[in-house]
Amino acid sequence: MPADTALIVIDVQNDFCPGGALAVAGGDEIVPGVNALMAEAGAVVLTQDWHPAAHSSFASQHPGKAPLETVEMSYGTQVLWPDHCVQGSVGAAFHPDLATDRADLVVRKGFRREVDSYSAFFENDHATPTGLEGYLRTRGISRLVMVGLATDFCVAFSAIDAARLGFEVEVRRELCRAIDANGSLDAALAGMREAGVTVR
Ligand code: VGL
Ligand code: ZN
Repeated sequence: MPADTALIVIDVQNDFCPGGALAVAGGDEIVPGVNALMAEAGAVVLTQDWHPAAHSSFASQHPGKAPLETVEMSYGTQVLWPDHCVQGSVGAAFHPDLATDRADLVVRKGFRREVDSYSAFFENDHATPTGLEGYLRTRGISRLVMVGLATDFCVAFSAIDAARLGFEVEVRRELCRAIDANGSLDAALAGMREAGVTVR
């Protein structure tokens, strides 16, 4: 990986691994490969889903609604989730074997109660920036390799936003795992390819 390439590791957190609140099948299996890839990257950025306890993406905040149902928010349709990645909880912590010491930057997202944030670049209103774009550009990074959880939500939203911002983006599927609810994986793969993301 050249020096102008950053490895972006999306949400490798306990709640997205087996036994977690929003477990992604095989989520923990990617950790050794992600750690190995960190050694090759010019920069390493981790994202961390980081919600307040009463976050509006939690089904528990919407009486009569169950996880994977949707609600209309001011910014569009929002999928509802089990309570997960609550700030400071064990579930929000990174997988214990992830080589977090190697990270240059940790980007937390989803910390505003009223708006979810799948992407590492923008909240789900597609307008509020996380600041990651400026960080990468000021470090001279133009190429991104993305891995992590979940392929069809936070990885895909991050990859598509990055491609639209003009970064050259590659997603390594073998180092990602998907939620795959209601056709979300196929839709995400098509959306990434349409946006010019290299999926391999
Ligand atoms: C994610 C659903 C809710 C993810 C985060 O990391 O893909 N998915 N919050
Ligand atoms: Zn979340």
